[in-house]
Amino acid sequence: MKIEHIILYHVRMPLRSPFETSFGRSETRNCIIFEVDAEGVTGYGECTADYEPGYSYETTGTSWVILRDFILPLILDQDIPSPGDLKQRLAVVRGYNMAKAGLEMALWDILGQQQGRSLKDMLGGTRECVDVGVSVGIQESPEALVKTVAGYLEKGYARIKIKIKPGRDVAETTAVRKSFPKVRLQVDANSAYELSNAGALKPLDDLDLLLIEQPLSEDDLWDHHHLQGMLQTPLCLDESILSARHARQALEMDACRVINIKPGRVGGLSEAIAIHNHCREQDVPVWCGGMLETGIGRASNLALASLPGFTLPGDISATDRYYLEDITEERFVLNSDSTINVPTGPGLGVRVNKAALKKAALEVMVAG
Ligand code: OSB
Ligand code: MG
Repeated sequence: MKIEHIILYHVRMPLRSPFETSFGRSETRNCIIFEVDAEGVTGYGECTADYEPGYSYETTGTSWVILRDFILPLILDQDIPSPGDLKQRLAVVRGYNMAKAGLEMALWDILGQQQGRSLKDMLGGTRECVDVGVSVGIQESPEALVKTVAGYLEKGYARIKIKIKPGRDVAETTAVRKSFPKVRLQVDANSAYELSNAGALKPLDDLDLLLIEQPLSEDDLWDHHHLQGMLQTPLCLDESILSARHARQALEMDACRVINIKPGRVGGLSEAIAIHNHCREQDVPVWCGGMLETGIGRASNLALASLPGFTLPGDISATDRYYLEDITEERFVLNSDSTINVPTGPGLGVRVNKAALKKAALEVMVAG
């Protein structure tokens, strides 16, 4: 496909409620939306980098510059045979996985529309709806957390993830477990511990958790290996896994026993599938993580999570868990069995609400 024209929208969306993690608290979510024209078809993609570099060094601001100065000039007016060729084409740009992934998403959307196929079918998805859970931010107190979790259980979410950090971990998780003895529960520390203070997590072993996500630094596979040796509960890596090679190495050294796959973090859907395939061969469970995506990225995550190796519920919640107003016409809703339907239309299978997109845009860049 020949990429003729690209528009980037740096958008800021107000969250329905503030989201607090070990790295900060946000009331809004920034991202970059791609609108890519090729051969008369328009595709959309989403770069999941946020405004602040708390989760990743990559931010909306830095991605914007790298896209403008390096990535877009490499692909404009070029013929890209398939979305999977993008990685090689962009190999001269080190890092910036989220920017690359957003572009790859738009190319899949274009290809799907050209071929009349859904993203799910093109990726090899096998499910019509996928199991999902909700990621609950740090709350004021264990009591407030239990109340918030109760609200999500009432809405029908069957798997709860709670954000933790040092000093806000065991009491909180114990309170949720005591109130809801049967619920599928997991925690996410977003790299807030070091091996020297991670002993604080040991009591979590008695709370029947599905997994403990990213306790230590993103660049610290080896200490995750040591920590996994001290715990019964499977460790799951998020920030540490930026490629299929990282996934293979982390599993080989028993640094984790579960992997959270986010296409943005790993540089795109093709790399996400490579990780899925490797884990499936090794019988390692994976699940689809989330980055508070708009309807565009959410559609992509749902298609990915429909692949057979995604055996744990994803962080893919209903639209109303995140935003009052989204930039897609489609709103995603939770089914009564804690699943969300995978879009079936060509490409991403969502229609962008251009008025809402323009309203949310802080900056627009036109290229080509
Ligand atoms: O670590 O999984 C994470 C959101 C932003 C950045 C990092 C993370 C998250 C979430 C939310 O946990 C998942 C979602 O519902 O999109
Ligand atoms: Mg995480």
